[in-house]
Order: sequence, then C-alpha cells, then structure tokens
Amino acid sequence: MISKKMIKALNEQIALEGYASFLYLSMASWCDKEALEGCAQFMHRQSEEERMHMLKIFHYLSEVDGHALTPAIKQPPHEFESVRSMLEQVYKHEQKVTASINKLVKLSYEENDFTTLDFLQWYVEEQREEEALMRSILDKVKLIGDGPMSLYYIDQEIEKINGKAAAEAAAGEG
Ligand code: OFO
Repeated sequence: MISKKMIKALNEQIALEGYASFLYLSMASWCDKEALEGCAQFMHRQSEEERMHMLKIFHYLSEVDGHALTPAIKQPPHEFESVRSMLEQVYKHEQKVTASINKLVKLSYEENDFTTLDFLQWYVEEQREEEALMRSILDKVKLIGDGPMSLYYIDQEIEKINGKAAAEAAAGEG
C-alpha cells in the first residue's frame, strides 16, 4: 500500500510538472511574439509533454488508491531577455525536475515501495533524455551566438529538432 508520505511527494511532483507545462507555454507565446516560429513550436511541444508527465502521475495515484490533487500553478514569467537565456532557464528547470525525481526514487527505497520505484524508472530515463537534448541545443546556441543576426539560424536548428521529433512520433517512438 502506498504511504501518505509518498502520496504527498507525488502530488508535489504533479505541481512541478504542471508548472513546467505552464512555464514552457509562456515561453512558446514569447517566441511567437518574437517571430521565432521554430522555437515556439518546440516550446509548445515541451509544454504538452510536461502536461503528459503530470497526468501520468495523476493516473498512477488513482491506480494505487492515492488521491491526485490538482495543483495551484504560480504565474510563470512572460518576458525573457533572449533566446539563450530562455533556453538556459529550461535547462535549469529540467535539472530541478531531475533532482526532484531522484528524491522520489530515494523515498521509494526508504518506504520499500517497489511499485512506485518501478513507476519512476520512466521518469529517470525521460529526464536523462531531456537534459541531454537541452544541453545539445545550448551547445549549438553557444556556437552560433545569440545576436540578432543569429536568431534566424537558431530558429532553423530548432525547426530541425521539431522535424525529427515529429518523424519519431509518427514512427511511434516519441
Ligand atoms: Fe517533466 O520535466 Fe521535463 O521532462
């Protein structure tokens, strides 16, 4: 049986994933405003993914007879200094999510909750992939530079990532 402590911790994770979804939605809107179509599409997709991460925990809690709580979402920022600083914030947020998932894994060991431990493996892998993706995007941005002349190329690079993700999703890998 899942403990109260674990239910509480998973509900906190729901709030973190929900915030990520709103933060990335806000970033998508800012990219749209700045005419960065590729970046906007990328952030919309990230936002959808985070909503899916949140819902996955929701369903898990119902399945194990817990109670999933709809979180209050704090207002995310609407303005970003530059694409680079926006992407750095995404990377930072992903690192925060990873740390939180690791804490959940530790707690599931302490509680001898092997069902939750097994459930969390998907998140461990997802975070590894997300961090690697963001690192590779940031490396490209550093290479291209992020002055006004570079924005077009950054957007193009992110379009390529979108195209790859869409192809993977169509092939059932995404
Ligand atoms: Fe769900 O936090 Fe990103 O991937």
